[in-house]
Amino acid sequence: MARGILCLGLVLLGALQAPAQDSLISPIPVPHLISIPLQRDFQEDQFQGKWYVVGIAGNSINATRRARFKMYTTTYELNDDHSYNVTSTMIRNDTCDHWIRTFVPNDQPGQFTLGDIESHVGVQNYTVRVMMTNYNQFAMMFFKKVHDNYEFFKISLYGRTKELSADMKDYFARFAKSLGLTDDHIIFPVPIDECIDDK
Ligand code: DBH
Ligand code: DBH
Ligand code: DBH
Repeated sequence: MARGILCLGLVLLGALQAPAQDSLISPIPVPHLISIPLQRDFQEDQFQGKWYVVGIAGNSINATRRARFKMYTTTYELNDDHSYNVTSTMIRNDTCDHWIRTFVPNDQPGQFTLGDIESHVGVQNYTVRVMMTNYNQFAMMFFKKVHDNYEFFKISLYGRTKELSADMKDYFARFAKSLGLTDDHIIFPVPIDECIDDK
């Protein structure tokens, strides 16, 4: 009898845990870098300046929860040592937040890691790749990180303007899906005027 209850208990426990495990332990796996394009002949100087984040897709992004996510910008400024100071500006509670970090060249032109990674608590590994850009209209970026032993990746669609063509956004969404993401992992942030028009 006791054994029967124990068995039932274990079955119930298993049933309760299964969905939680699915969402916690098997997020969409991070693709290998070998399958991620890299902009040929990357021009670090031309890539500088302000980019509007027109699309974001990633394995930690929940598009339903962030349906009204506001557009933000990321600005790249080249240092003498070929690293970039990278500043993201986003509105939060009616104020402009600025988030600054450094991207340091790594491995090949167009690929970077996070500078001073020790100061970013929990971040164990970080890679950024410029997948493709024409410098004056759009860029597609790949990011992956290990944070507290969990692996995350995202891709971003950058525009020099707040609007990009429907074809470009479709291309971005199709690329996201080719990496295993679904519509529920893809956001096209809502254009705003506050904060992100400065500088
Ligand atoms: O949703 C996100 O993960 C996200 C949103 C805004 C993010 O990673 C970011 C800016 O860097
Ligand atoms: O500093 C951080 O926490 C950090 C840095 C780079 C981070 O959370 C991230 C990228 O997602
Ligand atoms: O930089 C980031 O914030 C980041 C990088 C890779 C991120 O939020 C993510 C994957 O989800």
